[in-house]
Amino acid sequence: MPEPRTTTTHCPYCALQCGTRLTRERTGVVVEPTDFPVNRGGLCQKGWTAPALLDVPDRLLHPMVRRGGRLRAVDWDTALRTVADRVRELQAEHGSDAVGVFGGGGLTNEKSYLLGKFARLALGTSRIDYNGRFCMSSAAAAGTAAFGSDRGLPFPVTDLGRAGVVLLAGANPAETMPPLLRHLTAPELVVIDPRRSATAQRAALHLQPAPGTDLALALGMLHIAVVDGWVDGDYVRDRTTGFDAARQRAMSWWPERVERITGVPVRAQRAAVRMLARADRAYVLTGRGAEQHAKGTDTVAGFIDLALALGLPGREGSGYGCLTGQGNGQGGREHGQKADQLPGYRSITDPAAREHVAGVWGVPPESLPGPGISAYELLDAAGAPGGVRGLLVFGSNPVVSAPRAGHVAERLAALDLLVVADFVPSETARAADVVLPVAQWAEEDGTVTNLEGRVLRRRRVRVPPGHARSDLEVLHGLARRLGEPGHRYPTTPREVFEELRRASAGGAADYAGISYERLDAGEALHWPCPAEDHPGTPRLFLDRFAHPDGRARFAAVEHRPAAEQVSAEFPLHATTGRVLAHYQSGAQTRRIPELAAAAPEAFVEVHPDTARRAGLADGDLALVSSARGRTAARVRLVDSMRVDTVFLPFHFPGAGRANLLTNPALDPRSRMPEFKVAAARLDPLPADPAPPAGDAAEVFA
Ligand SMILES: Nc1nc2c(c(=O)[nH]1)N[C@H]1C(S)=C(S)[C@@H](COP(=O)(O)OP(=O)(O)OC[C@H]3O[C@@H](n4cnc5c(=O)[nH]c(N)nc54)[C@H](O)[C@@H]3O)O[C@H]1N2
Ligand SMILES: Nc1nc2c(c(=O)[nH]1)N[C@H]1C(S)=C(S)[C@@H](COP(=O)(O)OP(=O)(O)OC[C@H]3O[C@@H](n4cnc5c(=O)[nH]c(N)nc54)[C@H](O)[C@@H]3O)O[C@H]1N2
Ligand code: SF4
Ligand SMILES: [Mo]
Repeated sequence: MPEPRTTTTHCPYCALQCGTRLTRERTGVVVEPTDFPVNRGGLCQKGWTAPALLDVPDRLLHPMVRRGGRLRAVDWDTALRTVADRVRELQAEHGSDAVGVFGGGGLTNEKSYLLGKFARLALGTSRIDYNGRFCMSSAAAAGTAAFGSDRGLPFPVTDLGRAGVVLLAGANPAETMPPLLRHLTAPELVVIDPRRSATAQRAALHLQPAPGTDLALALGMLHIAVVDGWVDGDYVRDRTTGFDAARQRAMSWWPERVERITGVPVRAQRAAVRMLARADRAYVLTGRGAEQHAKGTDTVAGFIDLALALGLPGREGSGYGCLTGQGNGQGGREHGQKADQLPGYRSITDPAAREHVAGVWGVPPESLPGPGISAYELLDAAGAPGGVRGLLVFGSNPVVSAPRAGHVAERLAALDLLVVADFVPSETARAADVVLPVAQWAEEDGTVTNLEGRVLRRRRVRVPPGHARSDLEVLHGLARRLGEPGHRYPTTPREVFEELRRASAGGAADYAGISYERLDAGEALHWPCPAEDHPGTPRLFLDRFAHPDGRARFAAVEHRPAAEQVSAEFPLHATTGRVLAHYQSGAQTRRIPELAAAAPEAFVEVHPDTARRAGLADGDLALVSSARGRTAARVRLVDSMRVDTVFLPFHFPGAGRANLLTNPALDPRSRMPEFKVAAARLDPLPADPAPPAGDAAEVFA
């Protein structure tokens, strides 16, 4: 079927999945926003410039295999045979788990599903995980424990606009999801962020804690809710369990103690609780700022406890939610690319789940591997004894985005086989032994699930350039060369989706009733949607939570300090995050001239006094160091910064990688690394800097 000249689809980047219309003109593809509910005719700068991504000058056009140290163009058969032969050799020598897969939350539902199936069946490996582990895994773990099910927002985005107050803990949607602000004009905002972010500047109340202290703040707010009489006793009695234990923990977090630890004045703590409690309708939302910590799961649980005490979750017009991040951050966490997961948000250790999914796949349940290891653990052990010897990466750029990135780059370099499927030569692709060029968003069909659990259609408007193929075709080709029957790996998204529906049936994320026909007819379908005549579930938990007894669970959590404390050598907290113009590792947006011009290089936000003490002025190049490595960044003086904190965006490559500094200490439950706080120091960059040492070594010049 020829591609239509114009089509409606969604932005390639973040989880808001703004609605767009694409038209193929002689000069290229043109984008316009549609009146889709989440964006209502708006787009951010990344969305407006997305068509430029289709034709970046260094777009990957043919497969490449490294020979004699250089990547050389080859035909598809050679590339796929090379991968299959080396995979077989490695597995024959070291066992099935010697080869792993690293996926991404930007992959469509169909790709995520087929990638998980490919890993378990074609490779027979347990070693699969994905970058979503670095994203919303703490919120997922806490949400599942509290509510029995994890859907980022258990309500449509459009509900937010009717609230009186919205609390944003560690989220900066003014830069990370700008059109979301269209829904936040009426509510008063309470923002918790160590920086006076673009979002905090719009807030009625900004609480500015030290990085890594949100859990103390959440406990302190619960304390105030209890002591000042704001707890919704009827709701707590009728809809929850575990309040007494949570209350007891919170009792030792009196406001003055919380002020000492967080730096947030007692008055402000109290004002925040009062605003939330007095509002008719209110939401508590968390973002990566609160979640990306070695105690991220407990921190989110602390905010959920506060929301439960105030009676918000599962109530029309109120609730708790996590602002999921990547384009398919929601769907990508449901279909089996996670180490411990099978499709339908099922557990790979649950015998009934194994039997159901094995039945759909036509294999015996015992043939499915068990749970694997988490994203950082997979990367950390790569090329080392007990770790994978070969790794296939689909949809991530860990050389830039993984914590302790210098070390991760060294581990990847130690592999016997690194295969990267991408459409641009990302920093990780450039380090690969085999590079497989793939199609991108506007060149293929599929579905994604946005931050509110709504399943959306991505549609193509043009054919992929050169020899690029879809990820589904790549998986099919590899599986066949590994001896699998081809029909197990369909190459059309619709066929994969039909199988995904059956595999998800009866699971928490049930897509059984969702079809391309219903989506194409414009139906707004939020999972669970168990049957073709089921309208989908825009609002979860209104009658009951997903635990067997229908009740939400309080978690009795306790504050603990960051994994790494500041010291005389590293006296500052370094935190990391995003800017408007760039997306993630920057592999995509750094290639778009308008975005590269808006944010051309690595920088560090510093309070003027802190800079002066380090002998630095605005615009100077600083050397930021931590126990793991050193990074070079241009100083930006920001009066509203805390004097004890610096902020670096993580979008930049090479010696400007913020992740050369970050701490891979992992949350015990979610295995989330501590991206949002590390002990660091600031110095002027020597005029002729010695090459960064150890972890920070630039392995890929
Ligand atoms: N422009 C842009 N938009 C994006 C993305 C992008 O890369 N660029 N990525 C998408 C993805 S995958 C994601 S996950 C989302 C992320 O969306 P957000 O969560 O909004 O993004 P971040 O900038 O990582 O973090 C938010 C804020 O947390 C603050 N913060 C840092 N440390 C702490 C702390 O200890 N406590 C608290 N309370 N706050 C802290 C930072 O100062 C920052 O302003 O954005 C999505 N949208
Ligand atoms: N310091 C610090 N580090 C962080 C974070 C932070 O806040 N601070 N945030 C973390 C978070 S929340 C996230 S989500 C991660 C994200 O970090 P990454 O996983 O590196 O995300 P991207 O940069 O989006 O990388 C996606 C890569 O896949 C390619 N790609 C896109 N779509 C497809 C596709 O359909 N198929 C294939 N084969 N390739 C595709 C892109 O071109 C790009 O090279 O970073 C994490 N790292
Ligand atoms: S907010 Fe997200 S989905 Fe919307 S245009 Fe920007 S990057 Fe795209
Ligand atoms: Mo993310």
